[in-house]
Amino acid sequence: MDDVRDCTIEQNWSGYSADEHAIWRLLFDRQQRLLVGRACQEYLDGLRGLGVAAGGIPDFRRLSDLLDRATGWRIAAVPGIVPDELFFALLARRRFPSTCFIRRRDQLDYLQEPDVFHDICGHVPMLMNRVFADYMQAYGEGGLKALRLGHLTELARLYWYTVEFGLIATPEGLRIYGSGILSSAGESVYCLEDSHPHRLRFDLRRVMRTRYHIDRYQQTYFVIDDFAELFAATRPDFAPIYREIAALPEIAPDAVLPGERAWSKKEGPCVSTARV
Ligand code: HBI
Ligand code: FE
Repeated sequence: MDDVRDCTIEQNWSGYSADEHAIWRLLFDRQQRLLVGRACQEYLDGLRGLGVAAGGIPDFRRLSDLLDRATGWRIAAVPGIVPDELFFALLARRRFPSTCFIRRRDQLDYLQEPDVFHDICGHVPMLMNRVFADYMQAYGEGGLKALRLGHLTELARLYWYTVEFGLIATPEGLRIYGSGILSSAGESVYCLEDSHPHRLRFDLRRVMRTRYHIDRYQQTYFVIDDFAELFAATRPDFAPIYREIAALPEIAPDAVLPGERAWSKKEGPCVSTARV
């Protein structure tokens, strides 16, 4: 894929202003306070291993060298959303596309497109975990295939409900591994503690049929038991699965199907020892 090079840019780390670094610090400090006891251990280990900290926006070259040594991934600086095919081609080659710009002060709580805080603080620490790193590469390969088969919608839902908004059950309670949550102050608390969203057991076909919102907190989160389970779910050839679910109706973002047990706060607080 020759055009991969055409869509990557230089981060130009020395070009960030003092105010841009200060916005990073603000966002980072706030998330650190919220994520203790909420983020999964794999994420916290990744953050520490990379030395991603409150100091300021990190230099991608330094992060890439640490990441490369741990799992063979590197960061590719990109100007914004890149076309699907390039996005998947990068992931399939263990290159994580990261935007360089940081949100403005009036966007601290919400912006619809990814910025450097979401990409670096939300996604990159998870790539320090070997199993998750392999899952992301498999997702990139699956994405290229889904494009050819015309089933990107279904595969994008898998990304959304795992990489961006996934929860994991641990002996201590539910924890966050989805980057869209990890980089959001409001949703970090909402996803675990609010009584409105459904927290359902991860099921590949169910996830691929479920629509999602891009402009509000999720109404449903899917819970995995461990990352090996997630990776195993992406091992089979998706072609027959796409055919199978094409015959079934889509599922609304807030629906609970007959027989599905939604985990509810009445059964105990998410952040203690509850299992899904
Ligand atoms: N580009 N930079 C960037 N970041 C993304 O998360 C991204 C993208 N292009 C396409 C894309 N995501 C989605 O189409 C896939 O996740 C399905
Ligand atoms: Fe993202």
